[in-house]
Amino acid sequence: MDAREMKVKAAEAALQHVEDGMRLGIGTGSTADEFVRLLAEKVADGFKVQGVPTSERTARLCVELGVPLKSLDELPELDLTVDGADELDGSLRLIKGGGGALLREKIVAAASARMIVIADESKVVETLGRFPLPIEVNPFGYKTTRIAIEKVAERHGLSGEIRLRGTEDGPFTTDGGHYIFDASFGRIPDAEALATDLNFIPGVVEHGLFINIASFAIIAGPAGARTLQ
Ligand code: ABF
Repeated sequence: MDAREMKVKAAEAALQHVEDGMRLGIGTGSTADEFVRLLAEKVADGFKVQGVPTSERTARLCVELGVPLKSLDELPELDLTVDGADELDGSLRLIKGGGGALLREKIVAAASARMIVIADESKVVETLGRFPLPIEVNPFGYKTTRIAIEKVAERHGLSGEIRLRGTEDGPFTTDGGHYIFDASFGRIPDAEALATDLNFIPGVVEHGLFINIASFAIIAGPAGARTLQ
């Protein structure tokens, strides 16, 4: 089974949890895209859902494939969100934001009664931190915010490059108009404490640590899909 087939397997398993009439948060990324494609087939067969996309990119795919969309303000409470992740551990702590949509992903997931993570085995780690932690910041004073992030990291015994995401043409900007720092801290022994301290920094809009948000994860590997609870 190649990487794409594993993503499809995880997406298929998640689709089993979607019921007719649900208000659905729809994630971002290549795994979530597979979910959207499968969902669109069900919608074409008469299945009714109302989707709230977690990014402009996902919104475009949904429109293209005919998945009905609403804004989160039209549907402020959702039944279920299905989304990918960059990394997850055995306690369902996640790192998200590699795709740059972490703020909307977290707001939408937190607005949902349940969140299912879909991923392949390569995303499962013993301790979070192999994937650089995305930290979304306001462009105003972003260098000051970066210093504050470094100080928090130091207090947690973390070091490593904190890189502003972008190209030579300029910084990457999120759907909300913010910048992202990718922090290569390595192993994060206390993700909860780090999440709390990052939340206190003025200028940090959101970070990619998703803790106590996922209900369960569907992990696809060569032998099929398993559930991580
Ligand atoms: C979103 O997409 C993100 O939070 C995460 O960054 C990324 C995972 O992408 P993929 O499914 O392409 O690996 O869920």
